[in-house]
Amino acid sequence: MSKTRILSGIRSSGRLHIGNYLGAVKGMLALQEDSAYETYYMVADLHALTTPYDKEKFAEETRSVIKDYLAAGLDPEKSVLFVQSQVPEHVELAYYFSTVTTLAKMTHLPTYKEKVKQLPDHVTMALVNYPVLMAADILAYKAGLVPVGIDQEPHLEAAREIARRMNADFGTDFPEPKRFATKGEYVPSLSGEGKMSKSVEGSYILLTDGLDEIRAKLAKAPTDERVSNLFKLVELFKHERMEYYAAGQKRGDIRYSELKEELSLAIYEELKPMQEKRNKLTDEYIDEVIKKGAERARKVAVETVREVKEKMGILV
Ligand code: AQP
Repeated sequence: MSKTRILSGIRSSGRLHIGNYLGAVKGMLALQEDSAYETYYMVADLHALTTPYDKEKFAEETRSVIKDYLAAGLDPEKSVLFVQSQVPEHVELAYYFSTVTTLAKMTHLPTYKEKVKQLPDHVTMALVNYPVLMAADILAYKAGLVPVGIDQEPHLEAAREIARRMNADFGTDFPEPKRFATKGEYVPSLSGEGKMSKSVEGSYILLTDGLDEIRAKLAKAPTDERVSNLFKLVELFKHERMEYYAAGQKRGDIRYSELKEELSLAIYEELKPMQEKRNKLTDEYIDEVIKKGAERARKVAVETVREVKEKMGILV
């Protein structure tokens, strides 16, 4: 039996935070280690172009995500690690998919509406097209499972609809991709409002943060009982202490300074080995990984595009 393919990616819009790690990278790691799967993990640089970016730093941001992947344990011998823009078939496939996708559908997605609110001056065609390109990212590899956070669920639903439409209209054999969920599928912002997010200052802890930075960030996190952000982090990083702190909160004598210090140490303990590994990675090695990854990914994507063109009646 052939292996189920996996696809996931993270935008190169800044360094990765513990939300990206727990919601996406941990799932990517788990599937990489399971021989039932063939794993494809990309840096979504084209998706990063949908929000304002700095062209002087952009190439470096892309390398930086690959570094974070490698530091976290993704292995180019086990997974195909590549950069989205280096497999142009994703864009070509997205165009074909856009012919079976309505504008109404795309502009009703909650993720789209949120970005319109956040960045009203950047409502571009690329932004509207984001879920269509994401469907192409996944379906170029006919991936059945996608390890991403819960915020990506509406995009996966859009990908499933596109797969169904293509199969019904043209007889393709796309699977309907499902989300692979992790325990950390939703990591709240440190501020307690919404999710931890790269683009919201004060909301995140980066994978590259040192112990003092983590302490300083947690020091600012609100301890209001209605905000469950700190408890969520304890659950994810210091599970064995949940009961202790929950009891303290109930009695009203919980010491948040103790909780924050324990949490800082636990988070840092998990990040430290990654940081040590990251510091040893050279740019030459990163570029080699990226080059090989693009070659391997393209082999599959070219084949899917050829199939789709044939089925759609396009001259090949
Ligand atoms: N807070 C989160 N909790 C769990 N998972 C999360 N992810 C993001 N935030 C959380 C998951 O990480 C991957 C990031 O993909 P992305 O960079 O393409 O998505 P994003 O929405 O751009 O994430 P960021 O890091 O928060 O950046 P901005 O601020 O630019 O929006 C996805 O699998 C996502 O589910």
